Amino acid sequence: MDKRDYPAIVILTGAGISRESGLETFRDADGIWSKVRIEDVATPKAFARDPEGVHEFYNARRAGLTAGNIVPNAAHVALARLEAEWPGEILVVTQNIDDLHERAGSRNLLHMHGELLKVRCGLCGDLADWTGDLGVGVRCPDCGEAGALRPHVVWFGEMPLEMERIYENLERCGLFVSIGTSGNVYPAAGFVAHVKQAGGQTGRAHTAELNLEPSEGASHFDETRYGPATKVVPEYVGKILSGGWGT
Ligand code: BJW
Repeated sequence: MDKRDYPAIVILTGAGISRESGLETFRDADGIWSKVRIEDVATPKAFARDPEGVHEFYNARRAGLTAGNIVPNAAHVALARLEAEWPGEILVVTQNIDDLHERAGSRNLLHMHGELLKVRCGLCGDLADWTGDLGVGVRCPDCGEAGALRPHVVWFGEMPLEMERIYENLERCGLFVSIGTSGNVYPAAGFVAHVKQAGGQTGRAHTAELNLEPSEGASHFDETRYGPATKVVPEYVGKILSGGWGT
């Protein structure tokens, strides 16, 4: 059989999938937005006003991610297994800026909110791998100018990355699964409605939410499973691979 004879799958992931690896979520009671204000660290205005403060915020998170104790968990591993074993197309769209999907083995992956281990030059547009600290005086490795490097992340008010490719995949998928996201941030929060509206490649796209608790958009999904990602994701992947989603 051909790849196209199997329903295409799109998986959306959010901070909840990396929580059991030791990374913080944003909107849980102990999450990042309970400690810092969005307006201070996650908008272009914040970066223009206080670049050192914004660099400090991302330097600390970059150091945490590369310290060695943060590793992919069973949920990341299950999605990599799904990509390896599913005979049809599969795309993971992550809102996360960590690299845990890659480290678990996912390859067909889009980081719609950017990547913590990359920096971008505001002058020449160069994208470079970056594991250390970043500061205002650092020179771009490509054009050599100082002061224009920024974290390669998408802040509020900026356009998320790869949107054309994401919508093209959403419109022809047969299964859409949302994992570990609170459904507060658009456009990702609108993907489930977009899939239902487009109908999927068969006209019967199935949608599922896997999360610790119902998200803002829970009522849009055909199916919901609640529990820690390390439990519900491997279980659901097993279900997909045995041909039984939605049952
Ligand atoms: C577990 C678990 C476990 C815990 N197991 N689960 C008014 C209406 C509509 C839209 C707007 C509006 N005003 C402004 C907007 C647009 C704005 C927006 O959505 N604002 C809302 C807040 C209202 N969006 C934007 O500005 C975006 N750009 C944009 O819209 O451009 C225009 C455009 C138009 C049309 C098409 C396309 C584009 C940009 C958004 C950028 C978001 N950036 C951040 C920071 C990135 C870098 C960084 O990491 O620092 O991205 S904010 C933050 O939120 C981060 C995340 O990716 C994102 C989503 O968070 P996520 O992943 O859902 O985390 P949480 O914490 O919210 O949820 C975790 C979930 O896991 C919870 O449900 C837990 O229960 C669960 N969980 N432990 C399973 N063990």
